Amino acid sequence: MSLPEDSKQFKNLGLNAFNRRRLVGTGAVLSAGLVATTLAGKGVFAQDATPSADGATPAPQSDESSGAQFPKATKLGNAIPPEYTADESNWPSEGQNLKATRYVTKSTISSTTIDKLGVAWNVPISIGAPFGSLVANPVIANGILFQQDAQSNVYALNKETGEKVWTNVYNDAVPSGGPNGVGLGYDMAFFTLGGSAIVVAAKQDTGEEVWRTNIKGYRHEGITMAPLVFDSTVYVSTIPGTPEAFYNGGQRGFIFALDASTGGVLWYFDTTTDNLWNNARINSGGGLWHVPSVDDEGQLYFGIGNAAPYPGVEGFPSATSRLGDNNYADSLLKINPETAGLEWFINVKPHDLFDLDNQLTPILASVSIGGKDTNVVFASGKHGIVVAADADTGKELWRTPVGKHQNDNLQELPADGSTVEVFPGTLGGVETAMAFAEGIIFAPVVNAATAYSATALDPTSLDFSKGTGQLVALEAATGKILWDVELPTSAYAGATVVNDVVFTGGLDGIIRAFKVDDGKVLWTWQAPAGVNAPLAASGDYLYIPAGGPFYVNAESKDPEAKPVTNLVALKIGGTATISGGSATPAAEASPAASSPGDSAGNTFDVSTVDIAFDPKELTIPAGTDVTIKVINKGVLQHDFAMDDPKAASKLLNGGESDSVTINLKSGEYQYYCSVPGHKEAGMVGRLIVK
Ligand SMILES: [Cu+2]
Repeated sequence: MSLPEDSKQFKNLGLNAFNRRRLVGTGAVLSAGLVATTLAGKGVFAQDATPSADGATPAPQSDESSGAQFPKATKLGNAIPPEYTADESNWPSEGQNLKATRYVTKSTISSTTIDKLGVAWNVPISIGAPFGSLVANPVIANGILFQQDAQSNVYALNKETGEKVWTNVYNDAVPSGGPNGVGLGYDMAFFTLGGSAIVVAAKQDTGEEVWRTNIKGYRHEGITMAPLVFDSTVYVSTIPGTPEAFYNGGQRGFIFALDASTGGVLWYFDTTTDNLWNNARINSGGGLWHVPSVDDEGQLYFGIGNAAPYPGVEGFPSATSRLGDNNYADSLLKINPETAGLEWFINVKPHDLFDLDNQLTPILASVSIGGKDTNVVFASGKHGIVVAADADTGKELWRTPVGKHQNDNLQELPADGSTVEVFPGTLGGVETAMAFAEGIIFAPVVNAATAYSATALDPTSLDFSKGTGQLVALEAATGKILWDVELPTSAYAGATVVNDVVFTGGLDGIIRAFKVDDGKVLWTWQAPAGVNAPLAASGDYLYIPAGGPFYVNAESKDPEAKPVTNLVALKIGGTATISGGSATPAAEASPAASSPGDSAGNTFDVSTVDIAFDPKELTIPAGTDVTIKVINKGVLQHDFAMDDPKAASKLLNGGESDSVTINLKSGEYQYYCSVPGHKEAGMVGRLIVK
């Protein structure tokens, strides 16, 4: 993993604010399977991080685990890291606090001041990734804001000025393009290099690495979440895939508890059962996409991802390779860290055919139910159902579907190859974080359909431009919907509550603020790109990672706007304007772009946009050389690829172009984008040759 100064990826970071980029200590010398772990005063040890291939579960990995003793974390201080208690304007982890309410009151932002929010600073960050540059929640402590991008690079910025404190460049692709992110505790920043399944601890003030641990599993499971640190322990999970191999048979998610001092493995927990539901050659699933939450007793709550294949494969239509409930996919889990044992679980969507994860961080709150203060845990995810359970007993209290539901309870799909349209689709439901404040749960919803046959997902049914959204407020005690506002865009920016205001955002880049009690619109602000990462608030500031695909609509400020991906800080009284940095590097002259003379009459333009081809159907002549000129008009990286016959353009950054010459017999062919996740998100086209 070396990073030549002139590499393409490196140049396209587009970090105008940073002129010196630092290679991180061990980053350039990391060798596969062997991770050197260092800690000042503790000496150096190495561990074989790739388990041997002849067992069913990873061997416990710890520097001191040779004895029978259950390893304990080295105490670094109080169970609750000081970042959570020292300063109430900190935002130390994805959920803001250990109960993941995403609700802050020590802020000057409220319904009476919101009109004074304006730009304080911005930092352009543009990297190539399937779903945009910025997919992680910013986190904040000790005056520093930490942001990870979707290539695992980490930026530490002065939270008031945006000036660089340090940057660690990794350029490690993340499974499914994120979410990832940073977790803070005990003066360290914890994050992951997702595709490599490496967990990193670095010093908050300098970025200097303290340790690395590789938790990659036997079947090459990667990481796509932010770590959470509590009680001197780092919690992180694998998911069933890497950027190269996603939901392959046998891949499963394991939760790991690591010693925050050393990175040594304290325990792990398989989030699947019965060796992948009795068919580990075909099935895969489980794992975390978001941090766990922690209650006052130090008990842990986890939201678990989906089971696969969805909806089935040849020979096993309608998920018949995985009969039964498929625990603990799509489930809410309570785990006791003392025993690493399961206290209780609720499988929200047993034997789910449609990729309907229960992936969000469970929210914890004390709620008066029938006059009795009850510890309640709230869960949701892509299944589009908000569930409340008694946190002590695991008894389900209520469940309320939000957004559009259609065919999502089917257990059998048509055998004749025809498709059914399912809501929520694989890009829909409650995709991003909920929030809790003053007895109300806020759920951001995406309404987007996916069409399925018994053995396949129809990628042409997926289209980001067609998604719509809702923000739904539910009474925490009963699940009753208090208010429900419709949005013209897919709401992928989570919910964030600051005093009496709840914020969300989406792919139109518009940040919308609503009054907590009645859903009245208070304020909107046009970000310079689509927003598919959650916001953070601290003191006078609201932080907006705007790095996603961008779709204008009737409410957009400028229908002609070109997206420029930026981390933006708004501030009460801010008067700056978004400055500098184009997210899409100026079009470079591509040597292949000038068509050779002999095919001048046979050149066809195909544009790539986020995330589709234009046109989606192209007719070309048979039996002659045809040049396809591919022009990337989007923010994300794309290419033009065909499998039969094999053909591919180079990987194009925004603004770049390339040409592919093909000579085909009459017939129908498919072209697609080979960036992981894009074909699955509908980036396919039909080539008619005649
Ligand atoms: Cu693409």
